[in-house]
Amino acid sequence: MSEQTTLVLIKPDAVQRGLMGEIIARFERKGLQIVGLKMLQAPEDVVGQHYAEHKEKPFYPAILSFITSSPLVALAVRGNEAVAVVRNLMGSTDGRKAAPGTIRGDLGCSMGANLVHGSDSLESAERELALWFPQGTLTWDSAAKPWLDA
Ligand code: IDP
Ligand code: MG
Repeated sequence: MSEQTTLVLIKPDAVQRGLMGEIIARFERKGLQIVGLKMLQAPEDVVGQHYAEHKEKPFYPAILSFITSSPLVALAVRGNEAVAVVRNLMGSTDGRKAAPGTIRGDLGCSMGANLVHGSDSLESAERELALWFPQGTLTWDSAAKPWLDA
C-alpha cells in the first residue's frame, strides 16, 4: 500500500462542457478520495510555474491562453498509488489516440483541450500541490462512517 496525493486539474473545456461531475465521479468510483477541491480562474504566474517544463515549447502560449481563459477546478486526489492510477484513468495526452474507457478517450478528441491534467510523478505531485493548494489539503479518517446509525 502506497498512499499518495496527486494534483488533478479539470481544465476549462471540461468545465464549460458541464463535465466536472462526470470526471470527479470517475475518480470517486475508482476508490480515490477527494482531499482538496477548488474552482478558480488560473493566475498566469501559477500556470507558468505549473507548466515550467513546457515554457520554451512552441505550444506554450496556446496552453497558457487556454488554461487561463475561464475557470478550472483543482483537485487533490488521494489513494493507493494515486499518481499512476489517476494517469491511467485520464488516458494519453491526445484525446484522439487515448484509449476508450479513459477520460480523454471517452470525452474528447483534442490535444490542447484534453479535459484534465494529472501529475506525472510523486515529485511533480508534491510540487504542483504546493502551487495550487498552498494552504494544504485535508485528510480525515475514511474508515469512520458517521452517516450510519449507531
Ligand atoms: P500530459 O498532460 O498528458 O502530461 P504534457 O506532455 O505534459 O501532457 O503536456 C501538457 C499539456 O500541454 C497537455 O495536456 C496538452 O494540453 C498540451 N500539449 C502538449 N503537447 C501539445 C502539442 O503538441 N500541441 C498543443 N498542446 C499540447
Ligand atoms: Mg504532463
